[in-house]
Amino acid sequence: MDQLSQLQDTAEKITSMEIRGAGRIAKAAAVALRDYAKSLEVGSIGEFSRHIENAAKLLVDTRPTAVSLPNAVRLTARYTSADVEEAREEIINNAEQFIKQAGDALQKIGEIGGRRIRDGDVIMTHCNSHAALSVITTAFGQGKDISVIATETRPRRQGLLTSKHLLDHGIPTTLIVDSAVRYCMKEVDSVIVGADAIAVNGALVNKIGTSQLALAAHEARTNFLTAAETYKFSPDTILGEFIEIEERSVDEVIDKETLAGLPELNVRNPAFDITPPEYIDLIITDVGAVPPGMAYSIIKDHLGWEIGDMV
Ligand code: RI2
Repeated sequence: MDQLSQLQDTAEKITSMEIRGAGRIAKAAAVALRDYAKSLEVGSIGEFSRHIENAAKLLVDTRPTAVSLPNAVRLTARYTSADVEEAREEIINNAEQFIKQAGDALQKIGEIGGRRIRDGDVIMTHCNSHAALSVITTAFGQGKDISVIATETRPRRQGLLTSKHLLDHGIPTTLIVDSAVRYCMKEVDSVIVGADAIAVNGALVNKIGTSQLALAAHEARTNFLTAAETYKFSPDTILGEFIEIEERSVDEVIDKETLAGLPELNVRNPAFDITPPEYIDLIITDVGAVPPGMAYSIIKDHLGWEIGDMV
């Protein structure tokens, strides 16, 4: 496969969700940009720059909601040198650094978040978040006797991936349908979910249905935590931008044959929803457990203004 086909292949896998999860798509994009930059044959820095910009745009346009993706692309694609070989080297180093830091962040989130879990806790989680799973498996690894209620997460049923991951670690796990969340909440000590984006006001954008868990947790006075690497905070929201909510194909919700029998039926498939900051007790990040009101500081101190308007 040539360099461009490889890049397009990664973009296609992110769009189709063969590669999914806010952290994984970010890392896949960094790897794709690194490999593209490595083998790019150009005659001038101008040409190099055009190719990198196009590649960055192709990757960013695959999925609109997870801010981890544009953040990873911006952190990887930037360079200062006007020499092609040096610029290439900068991009390769940026990618390596991002991938390493993303791995370290997951471990750090596990350590920090694991302390919030007590022996005997029942935890509810939604979708399939590696950051949330890092918290849960770290707590279990510390010898805490915990169990997990995993939601199915329609329409793509990522709850099955979560259940498998937890069972592989030996953690007792119960799968429920999404509509059983409120019924089961009275048994739960803490809800832990991942994040596709955190806005400057501390609002959480995550898999559709997350805000229902938050609402039920709020009603039951149950802790609601989200685990989010710093690169999942959105610098653009400081500049007043909204986070776009991805609407995916209705084929994920209803099969074509059934839909053909109901020609007047309107079907929607929003992939994410927004949980307001007042329903979130803590955001577990790689630089500490912070209340939602600290989102501005995380963006300013750990991402910086300059990454907001690069792509
Ligand atoms: P990690 C996923 O999105 C879920 O919404 C999950 O909570 C979030 O990414 C974060 O996942 P999707 O790709 O980065 O399934 O913690 O739509 O693995």
